[in-house]
Amino acid sequence: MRASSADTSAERNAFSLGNLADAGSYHEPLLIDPLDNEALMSGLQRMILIRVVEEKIGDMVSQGVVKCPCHLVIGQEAPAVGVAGYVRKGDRVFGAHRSHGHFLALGGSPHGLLAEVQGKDTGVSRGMGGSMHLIDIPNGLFGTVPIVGATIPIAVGAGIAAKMDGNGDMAVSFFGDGATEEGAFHESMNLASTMKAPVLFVCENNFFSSHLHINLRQPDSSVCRYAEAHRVGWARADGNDLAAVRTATKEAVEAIRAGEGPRFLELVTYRWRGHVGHREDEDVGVKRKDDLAAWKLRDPISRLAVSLEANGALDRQQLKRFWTEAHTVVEEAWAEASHDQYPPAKALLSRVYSGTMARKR
Ligand SMILES: Cc1ncc(C[n+]2csc(CCOP(=O)(O)OP(=O)(O)O)c2C)c(N)n1
Ligand SMILES: [Mg+2]
Repeated sequence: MRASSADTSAERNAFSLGNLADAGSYHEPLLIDPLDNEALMSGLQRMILIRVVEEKIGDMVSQGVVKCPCHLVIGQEAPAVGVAGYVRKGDRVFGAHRSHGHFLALGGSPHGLLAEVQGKDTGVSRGMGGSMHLIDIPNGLFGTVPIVGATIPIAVGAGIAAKMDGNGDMAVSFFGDGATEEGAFHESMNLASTMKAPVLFVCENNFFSSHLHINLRQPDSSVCRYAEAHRVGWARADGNDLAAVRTATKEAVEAIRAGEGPRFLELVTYRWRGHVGHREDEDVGVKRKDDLAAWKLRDPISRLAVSLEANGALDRQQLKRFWTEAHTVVEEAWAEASHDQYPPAKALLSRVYSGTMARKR
């Protein structure tokens, strides 16, 4: 409720990203609770794996070997890994077009992903989906869909189902700042709030929807105000700080599992590659005009590594080993996937469509 004009301006400030939007800020070591060292070390390894997988896919896109459109998540590894740390068996997670990181953070197989982007029979979607249609139900990933905002209402339905099951499970919906401009997002937040559905809405605000900066699309750069409008508890964190993402997620997930209804996280981050494809210098054919070099200094991986080294949890040799191991895993998975078979042509009907046509073949 707004009681006075002073309240109005205070609310405005609350909805500004402040220094989080400034590429020159937040380069100092992270604030780490030593009790979280173990989880942060495994999070670091997972972020390195995601980075190396994505770089491999980027190289293969540039060589024309991977032909499906790929929206790489390099630079944005921390939100996926931080949230995945609080996902448990029984939860139902949904992603969008930029979801390789969500898939891998939840424990998805690098081979399954690398085979899928090559259209191979052994891919997670049996070669029928490509980069933007991933599914891995054993690890809790119920689907990713490239129609912006499309999985948000599905996640709310899954959250309502989880509530009816009564096991304290939740749904997680990952989406970008661009998706908050879709009507389905607001309808979903309204319904989840009204029904107290156990849903964690995770907006990875990387400032861009395709080539358009949020300042050209919305009156404020922070999207938390939408949570306020729908009476959903929210928190905002530096999405390039794994420790901060973990803290915000822990609080939100505890509230959700305690039956308090949905929560909304805005994780401020930045993608290093263009909107789609491997290039750093362009978004869908438009030349990028942004602060990439400055944002690279806020690299979620090197910031965490430096911070863990400073508190004695990590040494140089271990860090080197993490990178070497990730490269070995990825090269082996790539080589195996490259030798795998493509699906038979008839799979185009039996695996993509349902109904009488599919049953006949
Ligand atoms: C309904 C719909 N409109 C437009 C598009 C084209 N499109 C694909 S991704 C994208 C940008 C989405 O931005 P955001 O949600 O912030 O995610 P990000 O790419 O930044 O991760 C757009 C406009 C689409 N796939 N679906
Ligand atoms: Mg975006």
